[in-house]
Amino acid sequence: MERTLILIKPDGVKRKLIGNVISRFENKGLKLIAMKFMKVTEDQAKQHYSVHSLKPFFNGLVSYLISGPIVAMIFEGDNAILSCRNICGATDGSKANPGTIRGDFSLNIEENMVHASDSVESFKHEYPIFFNDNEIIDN
Ligand code: FUP
Repeated sequence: MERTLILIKPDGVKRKLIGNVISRFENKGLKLIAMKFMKVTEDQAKQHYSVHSLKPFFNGLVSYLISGPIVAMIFEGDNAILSCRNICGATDGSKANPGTIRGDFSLNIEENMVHASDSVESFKHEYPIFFNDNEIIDN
């Protein structure tokens, strides 16, 4: 069993697509084991995207993530990381396949609806930024 962190970013919340996005992960068979509707702080956003801290798009990325409420979730299942990345689609919505979240709802790389951990190491770095261990309900 693997776990992954999924964020529905501010554009997904503003556009009232929370239910649609969650359904896609649930329909696939993934189990929701933690969920939070929240405003991300600047510190949390910087920590979350720390691997990109030297990239030219870093400041924009941080501003975008804190621009409105998000939904943070942890899903569990077989190959959860790869399964969820496939459900999200390519990073740039204009290049993502139809049928994926980004392919269906995003037309660019800045406002791309969702975040999904890209490895077990990333998940271990990311999830404590949003959740305490006692907020995970897996029984
Ligand atoms: P992903 O794992 O698909 O979310 O993509 P990355 O980790 O490569 O990028 C993280 C976020 O940075 C993406 F959601 C979008 C943003 N980004 C840009 O805004 N510009 C870029 O050139 C690359 C990424």
